[in-house]
Amino acid sequence: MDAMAESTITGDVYDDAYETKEDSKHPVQIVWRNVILMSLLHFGALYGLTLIPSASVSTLVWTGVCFVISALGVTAGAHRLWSHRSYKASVPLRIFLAVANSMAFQNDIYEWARDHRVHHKYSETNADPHNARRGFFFAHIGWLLVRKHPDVIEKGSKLELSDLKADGVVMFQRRHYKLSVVVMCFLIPMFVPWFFWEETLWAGYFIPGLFRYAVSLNATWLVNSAAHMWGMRPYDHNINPRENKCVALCAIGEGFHNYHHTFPHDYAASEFGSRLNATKAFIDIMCFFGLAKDCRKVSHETVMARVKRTGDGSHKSG
Ligand code: ST9
Ligand code: ZN
Ligand code: ZN
Repeated sequence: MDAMAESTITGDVYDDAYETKEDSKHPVQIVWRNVILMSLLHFGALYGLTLIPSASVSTLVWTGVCFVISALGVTAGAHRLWSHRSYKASVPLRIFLAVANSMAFQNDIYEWARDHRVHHKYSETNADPHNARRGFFFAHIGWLLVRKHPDVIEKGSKLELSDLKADGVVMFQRRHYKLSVVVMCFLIPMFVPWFFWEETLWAGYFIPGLFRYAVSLNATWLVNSAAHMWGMRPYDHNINPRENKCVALCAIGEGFHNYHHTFPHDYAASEFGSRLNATKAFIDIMCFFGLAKDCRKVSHETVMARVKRTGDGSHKSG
């Protein structure tokens, strides 16, 4: 399938015809409710960090499990499946990913994928929700603390989202989002340690609950901030997104961002195998069990041709 045909499915192919106009600047409107909630979350997470030495090993393992489940709900779910349609998933897998996605509490899948498609199509312009040209802080968390630039909504409203609207799992999650977040992001992480190994509810709330949630948010946001600023650009030096191994490690495989913005439909979101890319390994395992199929992979020849044409010379073949 060529890029144009793919863009009609997901509308996420970069549109270099659109550029930010100087006169399209708009006054920044701070959303104080979000500033307060995000501050409380981060103070709660720091407090959770201080409780770690007194928590049981089982609670710490459970915190790691909750992190991985919520991360997969974003990487294998909202990102590679629903934003980019880079593979196909069976109904049981889609249900698992939607539940995992609610544990991540990063907006419902529909909203996440809509914002992400507009991020790819109008990357680093006013129509990009987390436009990295507005600095590290804005790309990392600031964009969630202010009203969106009108161009995000204007350009986003023209995107093709019919595949998301037609996905019963996505729309069900959207309808029941608040309840699913309360249960998956807070109650289950908190009650499991209390019920199964008599951890205190207090520790359950602050460690696998708030601390894990804040860590997974920051790991995700690093893709928008650090991986749009620091690293090499072996595939396309004309765009800002970079290859950043530290981010790949934190975000279970989502740090190969120069490759990803160059080839957004590749299910591995990287040229390489499963090294630093647990999400690719997860999708491969799902394919092995027949729960996923039709993974899209860019051919080696296409990658090398692109490296030669637009790379910055840092590719290992160079
Ligand atoms: C969070 C999301 O953290 C993180 C996403 C990161 C993306 C990363 C990408 C990297 C990829 C790799 C993945 C790595 C994963 C690694 C995992 C490792 C662990 N198009 O939004 P509103 C319209 S969320 C079209 O309220 P405001 C629409 O009609 C954290 N239309 O705008 C909408 O209504 P509705 C938790 C659009 O008022 C209406 O406008 N969540 C679009 O400006 C109003 O929309 C929070 O903190 C569009 N793109 O408010 C909540 N956008 O939605 C934060 C909007 O009903 N959000 N419309 O259809 C908010 O409070 C608000 O959105 C706001 C803006 C204050 C930021
Ligand atoms: Zn990006
Ligand atoms: Zn993407």
